[in-house]
Amino acid sequence: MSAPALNPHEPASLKPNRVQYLLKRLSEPRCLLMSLAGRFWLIRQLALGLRSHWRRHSRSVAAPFEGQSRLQGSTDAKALLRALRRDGVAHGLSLSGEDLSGLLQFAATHCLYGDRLTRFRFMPGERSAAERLAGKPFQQAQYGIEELEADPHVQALADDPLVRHLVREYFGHDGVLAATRMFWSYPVSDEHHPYDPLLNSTHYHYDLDDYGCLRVFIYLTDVDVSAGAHRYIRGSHRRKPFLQKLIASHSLRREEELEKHYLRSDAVTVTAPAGSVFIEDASVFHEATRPLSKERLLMQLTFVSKDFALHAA
Ligand SMILES: O=C(O)CCC(=O)C(=O)O
Ligand SMILES: [Fe+2]
Repeated sequence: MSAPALNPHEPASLKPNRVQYLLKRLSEPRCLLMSLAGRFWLIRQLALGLRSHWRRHSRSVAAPFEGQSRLQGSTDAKALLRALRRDGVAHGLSLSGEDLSGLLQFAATHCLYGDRLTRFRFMPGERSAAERLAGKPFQQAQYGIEELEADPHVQALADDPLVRHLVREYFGHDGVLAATRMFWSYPVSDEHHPYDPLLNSTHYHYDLDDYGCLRVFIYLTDVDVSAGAHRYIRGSHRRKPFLQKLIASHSLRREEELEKHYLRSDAVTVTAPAGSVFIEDASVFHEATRPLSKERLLMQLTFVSKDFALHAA
């Protein structure tokens, strides 16, 4: 294990910044079109339908799930798809004990990047030293993408037949795995450093990675309301106030603006034990809540219908 060190020669951040995203969207006409038209549920359905047609898949005939999944819990594919289509999120899956300990083993033995900046690299257990070097507390730390993608448990989950089946049925054709992330979110005080809600996505937004985008969320620690639980607004993938579609999907919205349009009971906070898995259509309004006292370790697999290399989180 190496001591925490600043690496001035590595690329600056694991995540492109907002300007880079914007330039990317503007520079490719099809991507720009998707970024505008993808705000509308009906257009997303039409675009996915057309892509299925071109790829000669049929969206109307749902294929039964016949494979052997390594996921446990509520593995009824039809019920999961119904929930995804109706609510925008499907719950009830979980990891096997072996996968959970395999992923935790990965987390304990690989280096992290504080606030996703490659110059703030540190090994697990050395966060305080890395923060001293950085001169600030980290709001989050993410594992290296290449190392994560090479892990056999991660690969097996990304290729899991049930996951792939759900993606295929939801999009109407095989999607592609566009991104894999594993990261800690830490409780931090903003006494000396202002908290950046954009960095941890602790503000309601939706993501326009493509007309079809599903994220598989895997909690690797127990998550309660003090541990940065994920939150979403049930059904908001289908129905958004018109004004909300016009402003940028990642704008810093005030919660009260959304409360005018959705029932309070449709705001769902996902508290669940380590190993819990849920799948989300990234076009629902969602956010991470700010961790108040406990840290959260999350892994995420992002599937898209077409990869524009826009993995907005
Ligand atoms: O960390 C979370 O719970 C939410 C992250 C997020 O907004 C996303 O992955 O799209
Ligand atoms: Fe997001």
